[in-house]
Amino acid sequence: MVSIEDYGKFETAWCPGCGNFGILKAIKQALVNLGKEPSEVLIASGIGQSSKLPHYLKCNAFNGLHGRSLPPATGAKVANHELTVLAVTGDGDCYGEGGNHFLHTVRRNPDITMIVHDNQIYGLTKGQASPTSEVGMKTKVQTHGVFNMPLNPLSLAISLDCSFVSRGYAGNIPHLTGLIEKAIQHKGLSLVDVLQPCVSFNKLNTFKWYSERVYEMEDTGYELDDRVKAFERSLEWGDEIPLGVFYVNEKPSFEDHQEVLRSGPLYRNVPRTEMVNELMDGLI
Ligand SMILES: Cc1ncc(C[n+]2csc(CCOP(=O)(O)OP(=O)(O)O)c2C)c(N)n1
Ligand code: SF4
Ligand SMILES: [Mg+2]
Repeated sequence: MVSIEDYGKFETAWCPGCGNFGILKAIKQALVNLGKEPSEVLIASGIGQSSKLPHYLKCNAFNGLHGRSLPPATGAKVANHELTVLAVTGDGDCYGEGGNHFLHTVRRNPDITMIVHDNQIYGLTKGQASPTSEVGMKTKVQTHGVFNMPLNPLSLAISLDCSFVSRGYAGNIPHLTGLIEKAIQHKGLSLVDVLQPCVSFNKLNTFKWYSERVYEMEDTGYELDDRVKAFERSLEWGDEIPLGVFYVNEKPSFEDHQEVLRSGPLYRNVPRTEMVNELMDGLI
């Protein structure tokens, strides 16, 4: 039986007290609770403090370019759809530099779980505003305060009909673990946006700030496939910030549309070199 120890223990480059530790713990626990062996899991990431996460647990990993966690995750899923594929990314990585990939991956709906470390700041590059930073937040670059409107990841995902949309908090590990489990079990693209305090550079959205505001949605009060109601709920942000699953729409995944995958994962196909050679000869 798989255990937490199977996922290893590594020294990290994260600041003591960073919210990333809670997310790492929740991911490992969720994988163990689902009985996933490290060899059955692949984590793709981009660039950022968040994107270092695959360095800190033992499983298959791909650390790509900034904003590019989703393209290799999608490629890996198509090459071997038996793998459990996670894309671990940051608010800058996913909603800024990788924003275009986010939009189009939602449209494709591959069976991938996206875990976004949303610390509302660019942590790795030492504290510039990110797409989710609050208006008025002062940084070393935004010295007069942020004036761009923050992007609401949940509303955006719901408006695009993302098949699973949720929010967790790095300060509530049991709840986050449960969310990640549900997200992995969901077939199709699952978004878990995780509120993650950056103790070094975000002095506004601290553990105290989040803890005073977040609450677990016991019952959303609407059917989870009600897109309009889910969108309305996703707008709730301020003195009260809801955590949990906001929206679920079961629909065929990207892999379901690929007929070639019905006979098994691509990587098991024996290459038919004579066919390729014939095609190449025809080009000469
Ligand atoms: C194309 C490109 N642009 C900018 C950078 C510099 N850069 C590296 S990480 C980063 C921000 C990371 O922020 P986020 O994704 O929120 O991750 P965090 O460090 O906060 O976890 C930036 C701007 C880069 N590496 N590549
Ligand atoms: S800079 Fe912020 S996000 Fe990065 S490790 Fe330190 S506390 Fe965490
Ligand atoms: Mg960030």
